Amino acid sequence: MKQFKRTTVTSALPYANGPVHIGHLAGVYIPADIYVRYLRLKNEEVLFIGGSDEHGVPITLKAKKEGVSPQDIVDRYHNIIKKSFEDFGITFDIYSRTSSATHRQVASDIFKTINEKGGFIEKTNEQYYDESAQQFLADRYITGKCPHCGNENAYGDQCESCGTSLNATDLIHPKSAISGSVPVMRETKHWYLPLDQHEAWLRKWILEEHKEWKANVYGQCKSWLDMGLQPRAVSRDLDWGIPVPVPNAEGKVLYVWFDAPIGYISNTKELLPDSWEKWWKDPETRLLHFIGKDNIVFHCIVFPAVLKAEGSYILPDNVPANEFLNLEGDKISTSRNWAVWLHEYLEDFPGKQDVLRYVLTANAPETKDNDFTWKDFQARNNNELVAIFGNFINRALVLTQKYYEGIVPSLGTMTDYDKQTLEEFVNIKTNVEKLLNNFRFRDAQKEAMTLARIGNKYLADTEPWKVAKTDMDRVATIMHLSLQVAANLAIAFEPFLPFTSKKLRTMLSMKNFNWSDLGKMDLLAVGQQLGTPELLFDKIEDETIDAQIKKLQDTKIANETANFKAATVKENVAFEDFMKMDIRVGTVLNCERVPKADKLLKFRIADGLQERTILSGIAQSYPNPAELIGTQVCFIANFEPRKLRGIMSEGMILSAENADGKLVLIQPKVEVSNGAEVK
Ligand code: B3M
Ligand code: ZN
Repeated sequence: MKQFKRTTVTSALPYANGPVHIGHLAGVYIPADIYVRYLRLKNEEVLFIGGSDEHGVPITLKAKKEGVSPQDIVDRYHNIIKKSFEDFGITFDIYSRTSSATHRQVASDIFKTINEKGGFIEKTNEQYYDESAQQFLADRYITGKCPHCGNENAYGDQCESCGTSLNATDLIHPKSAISGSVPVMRETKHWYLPLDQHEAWLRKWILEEHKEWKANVYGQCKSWLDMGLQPRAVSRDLDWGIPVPVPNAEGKVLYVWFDAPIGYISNTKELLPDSWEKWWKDPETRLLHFIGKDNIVFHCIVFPAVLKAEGSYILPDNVPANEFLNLEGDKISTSRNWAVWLHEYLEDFPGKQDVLRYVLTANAPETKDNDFTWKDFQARNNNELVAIFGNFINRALVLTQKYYEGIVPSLGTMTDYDKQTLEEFVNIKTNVEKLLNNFRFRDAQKEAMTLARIGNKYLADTEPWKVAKTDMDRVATIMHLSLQVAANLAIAFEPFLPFTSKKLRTMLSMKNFNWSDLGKMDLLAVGQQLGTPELLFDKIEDETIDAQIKKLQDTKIANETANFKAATVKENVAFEDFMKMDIRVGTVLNCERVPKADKLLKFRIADGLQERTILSGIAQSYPNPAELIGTQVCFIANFEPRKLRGIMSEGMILSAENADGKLVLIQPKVEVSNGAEVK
C-alpha cells in the first residue's frame, strides 16, 4: 500500500435547510470523527474539514415555504448545526460554510480554470419553465412520477423512493413545485462537464486501481460506469448560488453539486491561508471523503472529474460511504419530521453524548441499511455501557480507594489465571487497528468493548472483596492489573467515546497517552495517586424512553392527520343522490362479538319502528362491546341487507377513522328519538 505523509479527511457538508439528525451522525460524522481521533492518537498529521452546504434548491424551497429569504434559512441552520456538532464532540478543525467569500472565490477560480482549458461544453437546450412563476425549474423545483418505481413524488434530480438519479425530463406528468402548474419547455444555455470524456480514466482509476473500496461504493461506481457516463450540467437558472463567473451569464449560478465539494477546499484555505495547498495538491497527502450512499456518484465520479479537469489537485484515495439508518422501522425524513434531531437529543440527554455515539456506532449502517430504536438504545446503555464498562471501572476504582486509599498497589506474583487473562487482550490493539484501518468502526468498537468484558470478568472471577479477608498481597496484584486494564480502556475508547475516555483519564490521573501505549501493562505507576471515582454511565429508565417513543408517535399522528387533510375530497354528488340515503338514529339494545370473526360486532338496534340486526367491522376499536348497550348510534337504514358469516345484516353503522386507524362511532351528544333522520 502507498505510504502517505498526511491525511485530509472531509465529511459531507450538510444542507443548511434543517438540523442534523442521527442518520447523518451514524452515516458520516461519527465514523469520520472516530477515524480522525484515531489518527491524532497515533500522532499522524491530519486535517478534518466540515461545513454547511448553503446553496441549492432544498434551501430556496424551504425559504419560499416559510416566506423568508434563503440567507435567513442558512443562517439559522448553520448556527444550529455548528453548535450541535461542537457539543457532540465532532472535532472538526474548521466548520465553515459555502456562503463564505473565500468559497465564492475558490469555486469561481476552479470554474474559470476549467473553462479556460476548454474543460466544459456550452450547450443550449430545452428545459422546463414555469410560466406563472417566470422561472426555470431545476432539480427539486419540479416533481412528477418516477419512471423507474412509479413514486408520484419524485424530484427532478432524484427519486427518493428508489434512489435513482434523474433528469427533470425523465419525470412522468411533471409539475412545478412552485405553482403546481404544468411546465412548458423553453431554451436555455448551460455549461456541461463532459463526463463521457472522463469515462476511460475513471474506469481505470476506480475499477482497477481502487478495488479495495467498500463493496457498496465500488458496486455503485461500477454500475454508473457500466451504464456509460453522460455530460452533466454544472450551471442552473436560479437566483441563489455562486454566479457563473464568465461574461454573458446573467441569471446563471453554479450547480450546487459543482460548488459544494469545492467547499472542502475553500474551508481548508480559510483555516490555513498560507499552507492549504499541501492538503490538496501534494501527492503525499491522502484524501478521504466520509459520506452517505446518496452522495457516492458525486464524490467518486463527478468531483474527481472536476479536480482532474482543473489539473492541480489530488484525487480521493478512499470514499468510505455508508448506507442509511432508519428510525423505528421508517425512513428518516426531514420534511416529515421523522428523526431524532441532534440538538434535541443534547437537550433531552445532557452529558450523554457518548451513549448516542456508542449506539450509533454499534448499529452503524456500514454494509446495509440499519434501524435505530429507542428500546435498543436503552438496552445497549443499560446492559453494555452500565453493566460491563461502567461496572468494571467502578469496581476497580472503588476497591482501590477502599483498600489502598486510591494509590496504585504493586504487582505481586501473577497466577496462571492472571497470565491467561493478559494473553486474551494482547491481540486487541492489532485487531482494533486493522478494523479501523478498514473503516469497520462497528466491529472495531465491539473489539474495544472486549477489553471491558475481560476486565469485568476478571474481577468477577477473582473476587478481590472476598480475598481481602485473607490475602492482601493477592488483592494488590488483582487491583494493579485491573487498573492497568482500565487505563487501556481509556486509550482504546478515546476515538469512540471521547467524553468517557476523558473522565476516565481524570479518575486515573493519566496525563500523556497515545495509541502506541495500547496493550501495555505499565500505564499507571505503582504508588501513583488516583482521582476520585465517579460513575461513568447511569441507567436509563423506562419513563425516559417512553417519553421519546411518545414524541415519535405524536409526530406520526400529526403526519397522518396532515396527509388526511391533504387527501383529495371525493367527487361531488347531487342533492338528489344524497337524499337517496336514509340515515337514522337508533339505540343499541345488545352488542356482542361475532364468534371467530375478530373484526365484527353484532348490534341489535331499536330503530323506532322495530328491532334490527346490523354487523359492523369495528370490534378492534371496541374491545368491550357491552359498554355500548344503551347508547345511540347512526346507521344507514336503507342499505341493502347482506349476509355476513351467516348472519343477515340490515344496515350500516357510521363511524369515523382516527389518524391512528382507530374507528370511533358517530353518536349524538344528546338523546334523540329512535328513528330520527340524520340530514
Ligand atoms: N449537502 C447532500 C446531503 O446533505 C449534500 C452533501 C454535499 S457534500 C459536498 O446529503
Ligand atoms: Zn423511483
